[in-house]
Amino acid sequence: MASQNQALLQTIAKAADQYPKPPVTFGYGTAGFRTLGERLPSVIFRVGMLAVLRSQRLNGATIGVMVTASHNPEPDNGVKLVDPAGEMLEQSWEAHATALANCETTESLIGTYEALAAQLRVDINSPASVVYAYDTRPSGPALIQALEAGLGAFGGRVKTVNLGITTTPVLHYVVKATNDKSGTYGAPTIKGYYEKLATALKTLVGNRAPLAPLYVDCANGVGAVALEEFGKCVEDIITFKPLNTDTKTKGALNSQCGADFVKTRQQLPPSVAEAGVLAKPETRGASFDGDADRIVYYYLRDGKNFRLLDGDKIAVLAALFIEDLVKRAKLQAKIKVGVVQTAYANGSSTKFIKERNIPVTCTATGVKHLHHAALKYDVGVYFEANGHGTVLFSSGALETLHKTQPNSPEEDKAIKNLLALSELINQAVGDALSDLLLVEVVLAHRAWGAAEWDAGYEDLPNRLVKVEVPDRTIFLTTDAERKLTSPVGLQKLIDEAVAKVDQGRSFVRPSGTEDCVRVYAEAATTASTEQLAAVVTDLVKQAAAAIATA
Ligand code: G16
Repeated sequence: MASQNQALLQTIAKAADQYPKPPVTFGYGTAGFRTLGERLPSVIFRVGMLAVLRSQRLNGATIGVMVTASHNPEPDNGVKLVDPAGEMLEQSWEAHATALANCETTESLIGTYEALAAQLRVDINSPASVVYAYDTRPSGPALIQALEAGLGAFGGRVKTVNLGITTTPVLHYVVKATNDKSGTYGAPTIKGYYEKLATALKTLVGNRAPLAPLYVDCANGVGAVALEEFGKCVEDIITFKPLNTDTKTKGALNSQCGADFVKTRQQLPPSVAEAGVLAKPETRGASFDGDADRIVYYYLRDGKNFRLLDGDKIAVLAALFIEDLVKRAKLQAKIKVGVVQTAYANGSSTKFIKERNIPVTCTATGVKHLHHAALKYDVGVYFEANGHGTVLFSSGALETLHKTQPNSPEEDKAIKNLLALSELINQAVGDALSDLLLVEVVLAHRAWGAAEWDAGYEDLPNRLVKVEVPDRTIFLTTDAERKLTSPVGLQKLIDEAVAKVDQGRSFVRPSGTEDCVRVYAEAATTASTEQLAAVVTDLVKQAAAAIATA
């Protein structure tokens, strides 16, 4: 056994020599490792090694590896690991990923790996299974080679499946479906996912007329590929009108388009505005982000004024619809719906939900945090304001729905619709495609257009600013990232600025995906919001500069 281990470690060391670590410190952030693609080969090789270890630790369960930097600029890339249930990597393992990524030499890498395996009681010669995919970024193929080198070093011990170019949520789905021993979740393939969604969509739309065509800005990313393929499965129900589908032109990805652009700038992508496709008041559009795990909607009120329907609006739409179905099914006593948001949620949305007696939890930014909080509800609706989210049905809720004997056709229909929703909505992670279908289904059932959906509550004016600072790691937060604990004294100054503004709220946190600090401000008027954002931005810059020069 010992000699077998040594032989394997020698083989891994030889392969690792081809992927030396650059002089950079890597951190596993909000959604894995993210930085310039050219810096990442060594990290990706080592993530391959960790994926094997994780799979071995979990008795050979399939682990996912996604190579993407989602909303980041095109030269960036990234990688994240997906656990067997399709969830983000268990948080305690993020430290192992960071430790491996930062070993300076092959020798220290092998030593750290061996020690980790011993600490976790993993037999490194046991079988493992890894499925992986990547988005359309130019650096993707070289990084996949690095991943394959990391996995390949283990020889026949590791079973691998390369899904090729696909979206992040598809990878999450395939991981979950592969590990589903009951075989009821769906076929563990890209096609299997699309078929599952299409079947659920057909059930939910029933004999209604085909849904209105929808313009979709694909951010010139992998969402364009998915939308085209999926569109063929549902063309008799809904027609997609894809925009920004150029995955080949250098620099096009996420540039002046996509969900992050629309949410941050609070405007249409210029290409969508120029196309003039939203001029008719009843027409709505949506934007995906670079790996199609986020979606925001919009329309032009009176054919002119841009109106954003972001993750908060989607959460409200979904939560109230599901709550209604639960009531119609007469299951309020057994199935409780709850909503999970982050500090970025507009204050008006939180107030609106709470006024309807639906509980709201606030977590730190990052799907991993929201997902775990949502699992505490029977039906947990979680969305970040940026459009990242989904709805989780607990196994208890599903059991109740399956076992309940309806007493009327209305109850029967409500139960069937809830079950179909649990199939339509990605249970592993937020998916732009699945969320799009959820929105379209709810609007069809309500016989609403975008304006009726928008009418529920009015967002408080808000502003998100990216602030570049010499060292973002000096910014530390507490209370679901709503308060700073470092730099010392800065939170007090922010509180004083907020106190001067009617309905003011502001917080500061370091980004976990980009090299910047984010400042969020909201207030009763646009002018006071802008002013609050500017004051807090200045405070952040001053504090960062003072520490840098100290
Ligand atoms: C990732 C995370 C999201 C998070 C976003 C921004 O999104 O999955 O949960 O909201 O980053 O995070 P931060 O403010 O820390 O940079 P994506 O779509 O880029 O994977």
